Amino acid sequence: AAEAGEVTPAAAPPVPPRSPPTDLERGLRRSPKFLYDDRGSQLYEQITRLPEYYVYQAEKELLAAQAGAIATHIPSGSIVVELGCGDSSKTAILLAALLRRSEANALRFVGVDVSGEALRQTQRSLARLLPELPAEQVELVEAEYLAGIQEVRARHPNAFLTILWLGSSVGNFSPGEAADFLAALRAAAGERSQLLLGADRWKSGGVLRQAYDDSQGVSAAFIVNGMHHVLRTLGHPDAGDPSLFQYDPVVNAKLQQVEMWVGATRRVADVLPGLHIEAGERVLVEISRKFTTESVAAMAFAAGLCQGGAWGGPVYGLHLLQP
Ligand code: AVI
Repeated sequence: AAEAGEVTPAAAPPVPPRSPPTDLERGLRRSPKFLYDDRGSQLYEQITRLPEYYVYQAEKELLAAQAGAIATHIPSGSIVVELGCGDSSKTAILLAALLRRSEANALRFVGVDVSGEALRQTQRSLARLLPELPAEQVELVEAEYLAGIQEVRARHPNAFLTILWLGSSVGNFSPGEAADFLAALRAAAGERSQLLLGADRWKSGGVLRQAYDDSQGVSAAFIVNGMHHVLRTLGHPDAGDPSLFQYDPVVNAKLQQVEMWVGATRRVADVLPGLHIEAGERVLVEISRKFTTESVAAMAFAAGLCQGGAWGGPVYGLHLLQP
């Protein structure tokens, strides 16, 4: 019998059996940033403000409720490193808890992001939200995550690093990619480090569907924009045609993930030489895996990490993973 979590819209085709990813999907997964061009970044920011997209607010509330408890696991003198400059108001909640506990001059924050503009924005808003943190103790590293952590380690060879990876972005990685990435992060950061990971929880019912198929169509626009970004980058003549792709998300209870598919309304010829998307063909653009405490522990174990603390409830979790 179908669980309540297996929510498929009445009009959508049944969930297809999982086939091996197409060349196009493999290509997309090799460049996960394709969703975040300027328009994609704007749309994602809009998503975080949607009433249906509970993920953002749930993490922020959890951080606010548990910052004091989490702070007790962060050694004094630890450098707090954030992967991806999300919203600095979340970061500021944790930094404020650390500042309540120790001298301002004992705290250092490093933001790592591929976007220099996002970094500078984080720096400005942290200065506003947390004026007691001296500006010279905020560092910016413009780099991919792993290169960024290597750079932080090179700058601070002996420091204890507490790395924040929030927003449940780990859910956008396949299980294998997540384990490889966490293991590589562990290797780059070294033994004197730990990771505070945000992980959205699997939940049944319509909550996930609404979060990824909102009534204003922002999620749809975000995913379809990713496809057009790819076509534009490839110089494809169909790039930008608004009727080309139809968003068709699926909540997959078996794999505990939301799958963001698009269906082609007509043939898209030569996406790459000899690679076509046929009319009616569906392409898996993004996955958002959802977790349980056990599945996070298993993912950590696969990466050679163990769980030193976990906070949260049925909606969202924060996990402290240690070498
Ligand atoms: C960034 N990431 C955690 C988002 C998510 O919830 O998987 C990306 C997203 N895709 C569609 N909506 C939001």
